[in-house]
Amino acid sequence: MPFPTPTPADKFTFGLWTVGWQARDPFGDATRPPLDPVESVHRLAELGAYGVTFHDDDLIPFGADADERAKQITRFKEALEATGMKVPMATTNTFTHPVFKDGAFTSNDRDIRRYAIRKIMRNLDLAAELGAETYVFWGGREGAEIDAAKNVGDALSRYKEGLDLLCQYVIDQGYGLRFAIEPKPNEPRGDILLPTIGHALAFINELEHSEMVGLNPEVGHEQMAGLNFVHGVAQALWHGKLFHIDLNGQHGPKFDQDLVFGHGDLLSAFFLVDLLESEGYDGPRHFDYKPMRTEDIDGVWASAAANMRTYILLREKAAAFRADPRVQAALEASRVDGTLVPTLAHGETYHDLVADVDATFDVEAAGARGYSYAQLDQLAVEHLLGTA
Ligand code: GLT
Ligand code: MN
Ligand code: MN
Repeated sequence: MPFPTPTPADKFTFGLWTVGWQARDPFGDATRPPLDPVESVHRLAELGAYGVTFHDDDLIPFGADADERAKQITRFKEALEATGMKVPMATTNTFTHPVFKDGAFTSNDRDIRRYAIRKIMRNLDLAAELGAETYVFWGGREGAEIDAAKNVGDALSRYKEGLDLLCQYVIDQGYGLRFAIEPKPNEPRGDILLPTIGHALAFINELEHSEMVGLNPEVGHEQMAGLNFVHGVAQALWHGKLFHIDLNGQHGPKFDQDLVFGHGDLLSAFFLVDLLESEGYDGPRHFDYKPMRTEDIDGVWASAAANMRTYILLREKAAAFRADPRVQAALEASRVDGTLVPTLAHGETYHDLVADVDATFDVEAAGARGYSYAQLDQLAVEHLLGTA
């Protein structure tokens, strides 16, 4: 099969912190030299990406003075200008500096919470200036290791207070930004607040401006909690809350692997692409992966390209799967469209439902029906293997 090259129309984006990760881990030093964000913009553009995303500190070193800040922003803007790369999303680093060791929005220390919000506001200004549409909140340090350390109810009130305040700031400034919360169950904290898509959706309902707050779910994070990512994303879409997405790969519940998209659970990645494409998700396909610690710099760019290749290949496979008459017949045999039909007919009430049950329903015959789901899944596997 001739390989299609990624183009900006595919809307592939990468965090500066992904290709720029120097591969420091809790047990070992960096294995790669620092990468200049300007070089990342150029290299990713050459590979066919649409844009880049960043934390404030990815671009402007923490503690930089005004001159240094201005210089880095100018260089970055020049690289964007030269390549046509966009910045559809930005976020804040509220996790690296020791000041955030007990959290940002939910630190037990009020002065730290106030500092964190100022840091976020400053980068919201830059995000808006660069034309970002989404601002991500990953609360990696919002949490605890022991249950006595945090009053979770009060901490959630402080989380809400912070987000309400920042929504108001964005509204008052007239910025075209929406917020996206990124859930994660643990790591770096022992337990992180808003650990899953479901927790975050429920929390968003309690916010003052819940309409401008949605989700940025990440493949590996839901899998770390043993959850089905495709189902989580489908529910986020159902609520109208899939504002952004972090794509990567993960081998089930263990530490956050951030592998290349599809390198982990390929069948799940296939059904994820199928879902995003068939539901018409039109946001960025954002890769939040980490080139493995064993890669050199050539491996960094090869793995960046691999994310996009996998996505395009899965998109083609998903389209072929849906178009295959055998798949359509299998879907029919499994009666998958059955949930499209409302359980009560138009005008019916529960009285009608009660009245018809004994007359028309053969419970034994209904209990004996098969759903042929294995056949359906086998067709997906065969499409993936290229044998369908
Ligand atoms: C961090 C984390 C990611 C988040 C990023 C946004 S930073 O690397 O592991 O999942 O998306 O803050
Ligand atoms: Mn991750
Ligand atoms: Mn992420």
